[in-house]
Formats: sequence, C-alpha cells, structure tokens
Amino acid sequence: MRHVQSSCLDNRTNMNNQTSIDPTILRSIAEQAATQAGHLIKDKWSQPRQISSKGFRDIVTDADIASQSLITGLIRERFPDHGFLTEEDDPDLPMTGPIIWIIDPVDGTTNYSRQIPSFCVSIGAARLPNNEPWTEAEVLAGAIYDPMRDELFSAARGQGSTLNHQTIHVSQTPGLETAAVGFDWSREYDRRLAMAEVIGRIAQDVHTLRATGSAALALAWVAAGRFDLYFNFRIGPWDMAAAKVIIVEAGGQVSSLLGERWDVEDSGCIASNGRLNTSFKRLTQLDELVAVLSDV
Ligand code: 2AM
Ligand code: CA
Repeated sequence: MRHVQSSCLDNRTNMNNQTSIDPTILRSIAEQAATQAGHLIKDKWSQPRQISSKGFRDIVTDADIASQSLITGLIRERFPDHGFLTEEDDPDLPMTGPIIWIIDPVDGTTNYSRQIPSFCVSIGAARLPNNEPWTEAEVLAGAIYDPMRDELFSAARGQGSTLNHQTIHVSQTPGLETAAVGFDWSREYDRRLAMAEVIGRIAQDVHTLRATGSAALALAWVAAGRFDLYFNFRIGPWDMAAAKVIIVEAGGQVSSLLGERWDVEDSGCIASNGRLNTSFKRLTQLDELVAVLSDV
C-alpha cells in the first residue's frame, strides 16, 4: 500500500495550481476508466489468482495491478500533467499536478480473491486550491463501478449523483432505529475491539447491520439510499475519494471520526444520509473510543 503519511502528502502541498478543468470531463474520464477496469477484473474473476502479501492482513492480486495500470494509462494519455495517489505503489506515476487522481483499482481485494462477489473500482479526481495544504483537497468528480452488478455510481461537484446515469439520493431515514448501518472490519486489533464495542453499543438501537468487505461500494450504497449510514475506523483515501463527492452530491454527509470535515489524511469515517451522524456519535460515545486509538 502507498501509505498516506504526512511527508508524502506534504510533497503535494503548494505544487498544484488552480485549474479550469471542467468536472464534467473529469467525471466522464473517471467513469470510462472505472468501467473498463471493472470489466478487466471481472474477466479475471474466474481465473486462478496470484495473491501476494503487501503488509499485515493486506493482500494484492495480479488483477489489482493490471486494473491500476489500465486506469493510470488511460488517464495519463488524456491528462499527461496530472498527478496520482494510488493504492498500489507505482514509482513511475507523478505525484503532483493540477488534478490528483485518487485510485483504488480493486476495493474489496479480500472478497475478490475469495470469489465473494462484492468489490469495485474507485476513482476520484481532486483539486488543491492555491497555497492550501493537501488536507484541503476537494474532490471534484468520482466514479465507483461494481462489475458484478454492472452498476456505475458517479458524480461531479454541483451536478448531482447518478447510478447508471439515473439520479440518486440518499435515504430519508430519520433515526437510527429504522437505519441499515454498514461497517467494515479493520486489520488492526485495537480497531477490531473498538468496532466490537460500537456494535455492542448500537445493537439494540438500529434496524440492522451489514459488513460488506468493500468500503467504497458500501459508501456508494449510502449515496443510493441502500444504507443509511456507513462507519469504519480505518479506510484509505482511495476508498473514500470518489465516494465523498458521490455521497455529498446525493444529499448526504461525510465526516471524520471526530465529526469534522473528512480530509484525505483521516483514517476513519462516518457517512450518512445527513440525519444520523450526530446521533450515531452520541449513541456510540465515539469520542471516548477514538481517544484511546493510536494513529487516528
Ligand atoms: P481494500 O480491499 O482495498 O484493502 C474492508 O476491509 C474495506 O476497508 C475494504 O474496502 C478495504 O480496502 C478497506 N480498508 C482500508 N484500509 C483497511 C485496513 N487498515 N484494514 C481493513 N480494511 C481496510
Ligand atoms: Ca484495494
């Protein structure tokens, strides 16, 4: 994994200029790249996998690598001056540019490697306002493609969100008692214990809970109103970048674990239809759980 450490992010600081690039074009390229990469990983789905470990409980397959190089190749052909933040390391990719493409070539790699049919490709295009730190990056457009269901979620700032080109909105669910809540299980023990604690604290008060194994897909489902809230103690910026614009444009809300604006350095998230973030934080007494976690 290409870790999002401050040093790596700081390298991008102040190196990007305001761009006049139209979010509609970024969205269209994100849609094309996500769809093509999704078809590629679906084609490889039934073939034997080459699985390698890239960290603790963290795997990568040949399909992740092939998908990422298809996506970055397509984007570089169209926008040679753009930069990249990708889940899989690629020293040949530029890190800076007027737009940074934030890419997860297979989100839900564990599902994928076991032929559990829930995974997706996620591509966001972010801009850094002049002289702002990287944490202020704004995602202008994004696409998430689920090749097993042939579902393409996308959005561009100010233009709403769509699923297969039809407008989508977050749910209207008013309270946690009628909410379907998605979550995922971190690799780290302290976060697993914290998640078990959260589940215990809300068990009696939500309609139901689901763990998906693909954070970006679950977030797209929040935008489409399938989940009312999604919560995770640790995701990567590539899991959230596209989803952030898709959820916000669908009328929802994304925040950090502390309830603040989510930025690319945040490792956890709460995303909802905009009505549930505060009551979820209160019911789970989240601040108290977050306070004892390292590296939040
Ligand atoms: P990945 O499949 O691309 O690795 C469930 O594990 C979801 O959370 C997946 O979308 C997974 O992305 C993502 N994730 C990101 N960081 C993680 C971590 N530290 N532990 C577990 N999952 C993580
Ligand atoms: Ca991945």
